[in-house]
Amino acid sequence: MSILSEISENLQKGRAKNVKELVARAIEEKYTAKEILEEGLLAGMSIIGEKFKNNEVFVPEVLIAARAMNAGSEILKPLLAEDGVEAVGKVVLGTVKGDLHDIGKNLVRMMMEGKGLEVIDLGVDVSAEKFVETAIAEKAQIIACSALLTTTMGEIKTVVEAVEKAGIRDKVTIMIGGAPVTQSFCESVKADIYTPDAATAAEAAVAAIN
Ligand code: B1M
Repeated sequence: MSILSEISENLQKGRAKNVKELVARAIEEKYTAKEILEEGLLAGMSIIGEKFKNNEVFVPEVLIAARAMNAGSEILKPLLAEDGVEAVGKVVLGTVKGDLHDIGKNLVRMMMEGKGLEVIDLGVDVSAEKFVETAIAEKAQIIACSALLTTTMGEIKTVVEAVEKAGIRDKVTIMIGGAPVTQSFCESVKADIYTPDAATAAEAAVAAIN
Protein backbone atom coordinates (compact mmCIF):
# COMPACT_ATOMS: atom_id res chain seq x y z
CA MET A 1 0.00 0.00 0.00
CA SER A 2 1.35 3.48 -0.83
CA ILE A 3 1.98 5.89 1.99
CA LEU A 4 -0.80 8.18 0.71
CA SER A 5 -3.29 5.29 0.88
CA GLU A 6 -2.01 4.49 4.38
CA ILE A 7 -2.70 8.10 5.40
CA SER A 8 -6.23 7.82 4.00
CA GLU A 9 -6.85 4.45 5.74
CA ASN A 10 -5.57 5.63 9.12
CA LEU A 11 -7.54 8.85 8.86
CA GLN A 12 -10.73 6.87 8.24
CA LYS A 13 -10.01 4.85 11.38
CA GLY A 14 -9.40 8.06 13.32
CA ARG A 15 -5.82 7.15 14.22
CA ALA A 16 -4.50 10.68 14.63
CA LYS A 17 -1.07 9.63 15.93
CA ASN A 18 -0.49 7.31 12.96
CA VAL A 19 -1.72 9.98 10.55
CA LYS A 20 0.75 12.51 11.99
CA GLU A 21 3.64 10.04 11.70
CA LEU A 22 2.70 9.02 8.17
CA VAL A 23 2.37 12.63 7.02
CA ALA A 24 5.81 13.38 8.48
CA ARG A 25 7.21 10.34 6.68
CA ALA A 26 5.56 11.32 3.37
CA ILE A 27 7.19 14.76 3.67
CA GLU A 28 10.57 13.07 4.20
CA GLU A 29 9.89 10.91 1.16
CA LYS A 30 9.44 14.15 -0.84
CA TYR A 31 5.74 13.92 -1.57
CA THR A 32 4.42 17.46 -2.10
CA ALA A 33 2.05 19.06 0.41
CA LYS A 34 -0.62 19.09 -2.32
CA GLU A 35 -0.27 15.33 -2.92
CA ILE A 36 -0.38 14.54 0.79
CA LEU A 37 -3.37 16.80 1.33
CA GLU A 38 -5.40 15.75 -1.70
CA GLU A 39 -4.48 12.08 -2.21
CA GLY A 40 -4.01 11.21 1.48
CA LEU A 41 -5.96 13.37 3.93
CA LEU A 42 -8.82 14.67 1.76
CA ALA A 43 -9.20 11.31 0.00
CA GLY A 44 -9.77 9.66 3.40
CA MET A 45 -12.14 12.40 4.54
CA SER A 46 -14.14 12.10 1.35
CA ILE A 47 -14.66 8.34 1.92
CA ILE A 48 -15.79 9.08 5.48
CA GLY A 49 -18.17 11.73 4.06
CA GLU A 50 -19.72 9.20 1.67
CA LYS A 51 -20.12 6.61 4.46
CA PHE A 52 -21.63 9.27 6.75
CA LYS A 53 -24.16 10.13 4.05
CA ASN A 54 -25.06 6.46 3.64
CA ASN A 55 -25.37 5.86 7.40
CA GLU A 56 -22.43 3.46 7.36
CA VAL A 57 -20.58 5.56 9.96
CA PHE A 58 -21.96 7.99 12.53
CA VAL A 59 -21.02 11.25 14.27
CA PRO A 60 -18.42 9.77 16.71
CA GLU A 61 -16.45 8.08 13.90
CA VAL A 62 -16.62 11.20 11.76
CA LEU A 63 -15.46 13.29 14.68
CA ILE A 64 -12.37 11.20 15.35
CA ALA A 65 -11.59 11.11 11.63
CA ALA A 66 -11.88 14.92 11.63
CA ARG A 67 -9.42 15.13 14.53
CA ALA A 68 -6.99 12.95 12.60
CA MET A 69 -7.47 15.19 9.55
CA ASN A 70 -6.72 18.33 11.55
CA ALA A 71 -3.69 16.68 13.20
CA GLY A 72 -2.30 15.64 9.81
CA SER A 73 -2.85 18.99 8.17
CA GLU A 74 -1.11 20.80 11.06
CA ILE A 75 2.07 18.87 10.17
CA LEU A 76 1.74 20.16 6.60
CA LYS A 77 1.49 23.76 7.76
CA PRO A 78 5.21 24.65 7.41
CA LEU A 79 5.17 23.34 3.84
CA LEU A 80 2.17 25.43 2.94
CA ALA A 81 3.79 28.57 4.30
CA GLU A 82 6.01 30.52 1.99
CA ASP A 83 9.27 31.53 3.67
CA GLY A 84 9.89 35.14 4.48
CA VAL A 85 6.54 36.47 3.27
CA GLU A 86 5.57 39.61 5.13
CA ALA A 87 2.00 39.99 6.37
CA VAL A 88 0.15 41.63 3.50
CA GLY A 89 -3.16 42.14 5.27
CA LYS A 90 -5.54 40.98 7.97
CA VAL A 91 -8.37 38.49 7.70
CA VAL A 92 -11.05 37.65 10.27
CA LEU A 93 -12.03 34.04 9.64
CA GLY A 94 -14.63 31.75 11.14
CA THR A 95 -17.32 29.15 10.62
CA VAL A 96 -20.74 30.78 10.87
CA LYS A 97 -23.15 30.59 13.79
CA GLY A 98 -24.71 27.18 14.41
CA ASP A 99 -22.04 25.39 12.38
CA LEU A 100 -19.30 23.31 13.99
CA HIS A 101 -17.41 22.14 10.88
CA ASP A 102 -13.85 23.44 10.98
CA ILE A 103 -11.68 21.36 8.66
CA GLY A 104 -12.23 23.46 5.54
CA LYS A 105 -11.87 26.66 7.57
CA ASN A 106 -8.59 25.43 9.04
CA LEU A 107 -7.29 24.73 5.53
CA VAL A 108 -8.31 28.23 4.46
CA ARG A 109 -6.38 29.62 7.45
CA MET A 110 -3.26 27.61 6.60
CA MET A 111 -3.33 28.58 2.94
CA MET A 112 -3.90 32.26 3.77
CA GLU A 113 -1.10 32.26 6.32
CA GLY A 114 1.03 30.60 3.67
CA LYS A 115 0.41 33.63 1.46
CA GLY A 116 1.57 35.96 4.24
CA LEU A 117 -1.83 37.09 5.49
CA GLU A 118 -2.44 37.56 9.21
CA VAL A 119 -5.48 35.45 10.07
CA ILE A 120 -7.56 35.99 13.20
CA ASP A 121 -9.33 32.65 13.50
CA LEU A 122 -12.54 33.00 15.54
CA GLY A 123 -13.20 29.26 15.40
CA VAL A 124 -16.63 27.75 14.85
CA ASP A 125 -20.18 28.88 15.69
CA VAL A 126 -19.24 32.53 15.19
CA SER A 127 -22.02 35.12 15.38
CA ALA A 128 -22.33 37.93 12.85
CA GLU A 129 -21.69 40.44 15.68
CA LYS A 130 -18.43 38.71 16.58
CA PHE A 131 -17.20 38.84 12.96
CA VAL A 132 -18.03 42.53 12.78
CA GLU A 133 -16.66 43.64 16.16
CA THR A 134 -13.40 41.77 15.55
CA ALA A 135 -13.03 43.22 12.04
CA ILE A 136 -13.49 46.73 13.46
CA ALA A 137 -11.16 46.20 16.45
CA GLU A 138 -8.45 44.61 14.30
CA LYS A 139 -8.92 46.89 11.27
CA ALA A 140 -9.17 43.80 9.09
CA GLN A 141 -9.60 44.17 5.34
CA ILE A 142 -11.38 40.83 4.93
CA ILE A 143 -14.11 38.87 6.73
CA ALA A 144 -14.02 35.23 5.62
CA CYS A 145 -16.98 32.97 6.42
CA SER A 146 -17.14 29.21 6.06
CA ALA A 147 -20.48 27.34 6.12
CA LEU A 148 -20.97 23.60 5.63
CA LEU A 149 -24.66 23.17 6.23
CA THR A 150 -27.60 24.25 4.10
CA THR A 151 -29.22 25.23 7.43
CA THR A 152 -26.36 27.60 8.37
CA MET A 153 -25.32 29.11 5.04
CA GLY A 154 -28.10 31.70 5.50
CA GLU A 155 -26.03 33.08 8.40
CA ILE A 156 -23.71 34.54 5.76
CA LYS A 157 -26.50 36.94 4.80
CA THR A 158 -26.74 37.96 8.47
CA VAL A 159 -23.00 38.71 8.44
CA VAL A 160 -23.34 40.86 5.29
CA GLU A 161 -26.23 42.76 6.88
CA ALA A 162 -24.31 43.25 10.14
CA VAL A 163 -21.34 44.62 8.21
CA GLU A 164 -23.65 47.06 6.40
CA LYS A 165 -25.32 48.08 9.68
CA ALA A 166 -21.94 48.75 11.30
CA GLY A 167 -21.12 51.17 8.46
CA ILE A 168 -17.96 49.33 7.35
CA ARG A 169 -19.28 47.77 4.13
CA ASP A 170 -16.92 49.84 1.95
CA LYS A 171 -13.90 48.95 4.12
CA VAL A 172 -14.32 45.17 4.28
CA THR A 173 -14.31 42.48 1.61
CA ILE A 174 -16.59 39.58 2.51
CA MET A 175 -15.32 36.21 1.30
CA ILE A 176 -17.39 33.06 1.56
CA GLY A 177 -17.06 29.34 0.94
CA GLY A 178 -17.96 25.83 2.08
CA ALA A 179 -19.53 22.81 0.40
CA PRO A 180 -23.11 24.12 -0.11
CA VAL A 181 -22.04 27.68 -1.02
CA THR A 182 -22.03 28.75 -4.67
CA GLN A 183 -21.29 31.80 -6.80
CA SER A 184 -25.01 32.47 -7.30
CA PHE A 185 -25.57 32.25 -3.53
CA CYS A 186 -22.72 34.73 -3.08
CA GLU A 187 -24.43 37.15 -5.45
CA SER A 188 -27.83 36.65 -3.84
CA VAL A 189 -26.58 37.58 -0.35
CA LYS A 190 -24.37 40.40 -1.71
CA ALA A 191 -21.11 38.97 -0.39
CA ASP A 192 -18.04 39.90 -2.44
CA ILE A 193 -16.06 36.77 -3.28
CA TYR A 194 -16.93 33.08 -3.44
CA THR A 195 -14.14 30.56 -3.90
CA PRO A 196 -14.56 26.78 -4.08
CA ASP A 197 -11.39 25.76 -2.23
CA ALA A 198 -8.84 26.94 0.30
CA ALA A 199 -5.99 27.57 -2.13
CA THR A 200 -8.15 29.73 -4.39
CA ALA A 201 -9.49 31.55 -1.31
CA ALA A 202 -5.94 32.49 -0.28
CA GLU A 203 -5.09 33.76 -3.77
CA ALA A 204 -8.32 35.75 -3.97
CA ALA A 205 -7.69 37.27 -0.52
CA VAL A 206 -4.25 38.52 -1.53
CA ALA A 207 -5.67 39.91 -4.80
CA ALA A 208 -8.50 41.65 -2.91
CA ILE A 209 -6.06 43.38 -0.55
CA ASN A 210 -3.59 44.49 -3.22
CO1 B1M B 1 -21.19 17.09 9.13
N1 B1M B 1 -22.32 17.28 7.57
N2 B1M B 1 -22.72 17.30 10.30
N3 B1M B 1 -19.95 16.72 10.58
N4 B1M B 1 -19.93 16.58 7.84
C1 B1M B 1 -21.66 17.30 6.27
C2 B1M B 1 -21.30 18.74 5.89
C3 B1M B 1 -22.76 16.65 5.33
C4 B1M B 1 -22.64 17.09 3.87
C5 B1M B 1 -22.70 15.11 5.50
C6 B1M B 1 -23.75 14.40 4.69
O1 B1M B 1 -24.86 14.23 5.12
N5 B1M B 1 -23.42 13.96 3.50
C7 B1M B 1 -24.07 17.12 6.03
C8 B1M B 1 -24.62 18.47 5.56
C9 B1M B 1 -25.89 18.32 4.74
C10 B1M B 1 -26.35 19.66 4.30
O2 B1M B 1 -26.54 20.57 5.06
N6 B1M B 1 -26.51 19.78 2.99
C11 B1M B 1 -23.64 17.16 7.48
C12 B1M B 1 -24.52 17.09 8.60
C13 B1M B 1 -25.98 16.87 8.26
C14 B1M B 1 -24.06 17.21 9.93
C15 B1M B 1 -24.91 17.17 11.21
C16 B1M B 1 -26.23 17.93 11.16
C17 B1M B 1 -25.10 15.67 11.55
C18 B1M B 1 -25.94 15.38 12.77
O3 B1M B 1 -25.65 15.79 13.85
N7 B1M B 1 -27.01 14.65 12.50
C19 B1M B 1 -23.95 17.79 12.26
C20 B1M B 1 -24.08 19.31 12.36
C21 B1M B 1 -23.23 19.87 13.48
C22 B1M B 1 -23.14 21.39 13.38
O4 B1M B 1 -22.29 21.90 12.68
N8 B1M B 1 -24.02 22.09 14.06
C23 B1M B 1 -22.64 17.41 11.66
C24 B1M B 1 -21.51 17.16 12.43
C25 B1M B 1 -20.28 16.80 11.92
C26 B1M B 1 -19.09 16.42 12.79
C27 B1M B 1 -18.98 17.26 14.07
C28 B1M B 1 -19.25 14.96 13.17
C29 B1M B 1 -17.91 16.57 11.77
C30 B1M B 1 -17.21 17.95 11.83
C31 B1M B 1 -15.92 17.90 12.60
C32 B1M B 1 -15.06 19.10 12.32
O5 B1M B 1 -15.21 19.81 11.35
N9 B1M B 1 -14.14 19.30 13.24
C33 B1M B 1 -18.63 16.47 10.44
C34 B1M B 1 -17.96 16.22 9.20
C35 B1M B 1 -16.49 15.94 9.29
C36 B1M B 1 -18.65 16.23 7.96
C37 B1M B 1 -18.14 15.76 6.58
C38 B1M B 1 -18.09 14.25 6.60
C39 B1M B 1 -16.81 16.29 6.13
C40 B1M B 1 -16.67 17.81 6.12
C41 B1M B 1 -15.24 18.17 5.87
O6 B1M B 1 -14.53 18.51 6.79
N10 B1M B 1 -14.78 18.01 4.61
C42 B1M B 1 -19.26 16.35 5.62
C43 B1M B 1 -19.49 15.50 4.38
C44 B1M B 1 -18.72 15.99 3.19
O7 B1M B 1 -18.38 17.16 3.10
N11 B1M B 1 -18.51 15.12 2.26
C45 B1M B 1 -20.36 16.64 6.56
C46 B1M B 1 -13.39 18.25 4.25
C47 B1M B 1 -13.16 19.76 4.11
C48 B1M B 1 -11.74 20.02 3.64
O8 B1M B 1 -14.06 20.21 3.12
O9 B1M B 1 -15.19 21.88 4.70
O10 B1M B 1 -16.07 21.48 2.34
P1 B1M B 1 -14.92 21.55 3.28
O11 B1M B 1 -13.90 22.69 2.78
C49 B1M B 1 -13.52 22.78 1.43
C50 B1M B 1 -14.38 23.75 0.62
O12 B1M B 1 -15.75 23.72 0.96
C51 B1M B 1 -13.68 25.05 0.82
O13 B1M B 1 -12.31 24.73 1.02
C52 B1M B 1 -12.15 23.37 1.40
C53 B1M B 1 -11.29 22.66 0.35
O14 B1M B 1 -10.10 23.29 0.10
N12 B1M B 1 -14.07 25.97 1.89
C54 B1M B 1 -13.90 27.30 1.71
C55 B1M B 1 -14.52 25.75 3.14
N13 B1M B 1 -14.68 26.90 3.76
C56 B1M B 1 -14.31 27.87 2.92
C57 B1M B 1 -14.26 29.26 3.08
C58 B1M B 1 -13.83 30.03 2.00
C59 B1M B 1 -13.46 29.43 0.80
C60 B1M B 1 -13.48 28.07 0.64
O15 B1M B 1 -13.74 31.36 2.02
C61 B1M B 1 -13.95 32.03 3.23
